[in-house]
Amino acid sequence: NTVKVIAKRQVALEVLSYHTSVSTAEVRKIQSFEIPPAQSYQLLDYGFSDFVLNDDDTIKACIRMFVDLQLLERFHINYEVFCRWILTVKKNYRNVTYHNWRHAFNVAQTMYCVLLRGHMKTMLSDLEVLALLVGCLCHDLDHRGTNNQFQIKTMSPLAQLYSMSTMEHHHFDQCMMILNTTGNNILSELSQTEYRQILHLLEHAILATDLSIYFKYRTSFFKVIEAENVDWNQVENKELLRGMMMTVCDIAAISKPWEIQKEVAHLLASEFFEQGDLEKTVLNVEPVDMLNRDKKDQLPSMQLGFIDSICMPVYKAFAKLNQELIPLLEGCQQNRDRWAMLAATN
Ligand code: 5BB
Ligand code: ZN
Repeated sequence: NTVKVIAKRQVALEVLSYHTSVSTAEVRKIQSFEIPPAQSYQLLDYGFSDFVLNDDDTIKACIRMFVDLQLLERFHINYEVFCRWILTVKKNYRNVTYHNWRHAFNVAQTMYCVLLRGHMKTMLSDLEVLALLVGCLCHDLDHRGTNNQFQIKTMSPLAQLYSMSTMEHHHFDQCMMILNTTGNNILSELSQTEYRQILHLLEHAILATDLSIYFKYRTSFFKVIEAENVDWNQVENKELLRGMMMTVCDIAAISKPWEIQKEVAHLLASEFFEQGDLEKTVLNVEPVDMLNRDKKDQLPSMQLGFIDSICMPVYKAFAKLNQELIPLLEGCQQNRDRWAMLAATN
């Protein structure tokens, strides 16, 4: 317990030294923006890319998603508080190569698309929809560009706090920290019951982005998908569904048009190599191939392995749920063909 208290203090100090709060001027500026319709950003397209958007556009697009899902009205979210909250969330992503604000934003856009175009909204309550969208935007908060194993290997304060799903627990803590910061609580008008429920939903959504959690639960999920007359209102089924939706959105870069997939895969590879460099220089260990820039020729075969073992199964399951979710599977299949071609010519 003493160890945990010390670790917690250390994390708090680290985070506070990084954290800066959002100014009134910034909030005012965002508040005054006209919010363009979804189609002007192609928010309802599975092939959406953020590359052409500037940072203000990403904020406007986030507002558009919440407005279109009627979340502001339904949960009496004050517009100023909402603008401040998004700005604070954005600010609490670091300038790392892949796990930055742009990644969180893309994950939220996929969720929006899956909910509306993919009709998943019809299977969920308003509170669940709110939790999923907020969960997407917050799911990698304060990511340092290093994975769970790295936290354990370096015995980072975070690893001393949480031995399992280390980073994901931290992302949830950061999400709560922001909600509990004055002027940022977009959930303050919820009833006590709804507030208690959404905290559980949020924690579940964010922890579900640990791939080891996906592995733990996917067999059960695939069984439910194969079953007939599934009761999606049963708590366990609904929980599986929400968790798997988070996975689908988190890895959705794999389903994007090839030019986007190629670019994003290289960003992720760069972040992995940067961790590998740290392992070489600081820890004096030989990193695994995925993190080792001397093994970068293996990228196509690793993507192929990732697609076959992790992506295709979950996209196939969702394709069975609803035909408006098939484009995700098709996009993934097309990228598989591309990576297979590159792996063969290697
Ligand atoms: C994934 C599971 N991991 C524990 C071991 C490695 N595998 S993998 O062999 O399927 C693999 C996946 C290997 C390389 C990869 O990317 C190379 C750039 C990927 C991969 N993962 N490729 C992607 O396009 C995406 Br999207 C992902 C998901 C990234 C999840 C972030 C990892 C979080 C670290 C805690
Ligand atoms: Zn993520």
